[in-house]
Amino acid sequence: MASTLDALERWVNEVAALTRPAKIHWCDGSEAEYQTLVRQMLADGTLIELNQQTHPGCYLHRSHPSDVARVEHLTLVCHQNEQDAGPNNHWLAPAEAHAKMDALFDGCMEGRTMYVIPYCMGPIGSPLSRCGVEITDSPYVVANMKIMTRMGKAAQERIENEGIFVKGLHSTGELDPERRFIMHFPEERTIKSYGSGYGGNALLGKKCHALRIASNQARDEGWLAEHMLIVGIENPSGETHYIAAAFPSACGKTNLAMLIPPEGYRRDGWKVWTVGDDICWMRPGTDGRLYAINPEAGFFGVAPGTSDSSNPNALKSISHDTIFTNVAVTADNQPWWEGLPGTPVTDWQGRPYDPANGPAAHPNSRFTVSARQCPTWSPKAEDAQGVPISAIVFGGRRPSLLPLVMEARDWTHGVLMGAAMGSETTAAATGAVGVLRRDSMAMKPFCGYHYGDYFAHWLSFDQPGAKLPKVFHVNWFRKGKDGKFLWPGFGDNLRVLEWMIARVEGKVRGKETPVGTLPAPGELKLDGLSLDKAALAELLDVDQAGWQVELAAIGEYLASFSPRTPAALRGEQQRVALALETIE
Ligand code: GTP
Ligand code: SPV
Ligand code: MN
Repeated sequence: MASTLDALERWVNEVAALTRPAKIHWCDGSEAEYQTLVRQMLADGTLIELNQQTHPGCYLHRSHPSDVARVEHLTLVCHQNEQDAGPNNHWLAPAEAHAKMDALFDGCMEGRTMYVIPYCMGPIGSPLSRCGVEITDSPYVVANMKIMTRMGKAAQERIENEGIFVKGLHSTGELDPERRFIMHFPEERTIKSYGSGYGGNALLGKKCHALRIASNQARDEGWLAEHMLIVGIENPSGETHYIAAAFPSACGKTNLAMLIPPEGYRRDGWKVWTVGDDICWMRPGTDGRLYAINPEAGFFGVAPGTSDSSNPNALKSISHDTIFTNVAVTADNQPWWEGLPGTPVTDWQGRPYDPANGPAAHPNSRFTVSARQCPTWSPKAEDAQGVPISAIVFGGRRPSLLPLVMEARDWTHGVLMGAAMGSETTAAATGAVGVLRRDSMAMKPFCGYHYGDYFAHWLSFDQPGAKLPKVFHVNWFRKGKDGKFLWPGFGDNLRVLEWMIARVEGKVRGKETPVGTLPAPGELKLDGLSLDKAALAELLDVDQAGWQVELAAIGEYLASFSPRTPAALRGEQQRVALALETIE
């Protein structure tokens, strides 16, 4: 449609008039274009070549030391009506926000190249996919978007046919934290991001589009845009169940998505398929089940802790053609981070490594890699229809109280479990680390509208004829008195997933408790694991007094979204609280 092309061209011209670049480059998404950008960034120091013998096609980017994570206090969702943003978001009136941002963008690309990146979130041919265009002055952003999305010609064609795209304008600016904002205009399907080159702030297809704007699109159109991994678990008979799991940033999504089955499971023929590690878009199919796609085409994963013992699939994926951001390097110029063997000689800021300066790699250092390089990448990830979801899992870093696993009794209870989620904060966002905060559905930083309305949207999927997934809550991070994790985690998490699948298939009965159904004795397969009885008992304990305090806190938290908290959710919280009072 000519009019669409006009709309895109008109917008590009408008942006060019404001930012005044020396040159405009329309990205075609080709390999040649990527290589040209890499050469240019190597020449100007944006990228540093790593050891090409051990890591062909791998490069290091060192960001500005003040620009290493998402900045939630500078991230705003500018609905026309302040109430629609909810207490879960920062807000500014759209007109004021535009004025503020346009002043920053005024002339900011002078003497530089402006890149126009048409991209598609999801397989190009999928009805569940949505497109966007990011305009940026950062070649690093272009290279990352090439890996993370379906970017270039095919996306532009879809945009021209469809007539709809999310507009994202980005400039690295001066990297001055005083001149840094990430603004969203949900009604206009528009994003403006200035002053940061870091992943979630600058790769606008990811959190800005695929979660903050898309959560608004999803609400209007009857689907869900979630901060979830998608993993396929194939049993020895060759049947695969797909599981979607929401954990907050740096709480284990990439690791669970690429899990390697424990020895005994591998022998028996269990296989794990990676569909997505961060974002999941789900929609009810004609059969009433929820079908999910991963809108991304790559992984922007946490480097520290990634090792041959924790995540060999990730380590294999990033052995070539990978961009590393803020990792350390070894004497022979290999990328390095805490958790890997070997020794760093240069830290993430390019200084000689000195333990007095803290970790060698930044705790939020990342790798950007094409999903196709993952040994367990699922062929179904390219499926236009998406994969049917058998179970939804919520979880976070909870040092106490929350058991290893529990199952919601129905959808409403599941939504309560998701809404009540809490987790200790991590290095993925600037601010204090290790502070417990509520993070409903792992979407606190990403839900682009009022949490009360969002909970109501979740509840609305419970329709006659719907065949909704079972909902679970897990906690890999419960600690014993010695301060150590009680559960081994990583590959052994498959033991918990197997129990969930057995519940989905009706093969085990579980043990009902007021807070949910837990594994009955003997139902969790623990052979080959050295886990003592006391640790297991603690992992599956329901501490009545502790839970009563928790339920009261959940009640208060839900009330903070009043008057938009759905009555059904308040009712559910009261039901569980009452059940806890009458426990024997
Ligand atoms: P984002 O990309 O920020 O959304 O994070 P993510 O949820 O994908 O987190 P990731 O899988 O990269 O995990 C981050 C940290 O959690 C790493 O330090 C891991 O070592 C640790 N981790 C992951 N899974 C487990 C687990 O099962 N047990 C324990 N104890 N730690 C885990
Ligand atoms: C997260 O912080 O949840 C991430 C990394 O996945 S970022 O893309 O920066 O949001
Ligand atoms: Mn994430």
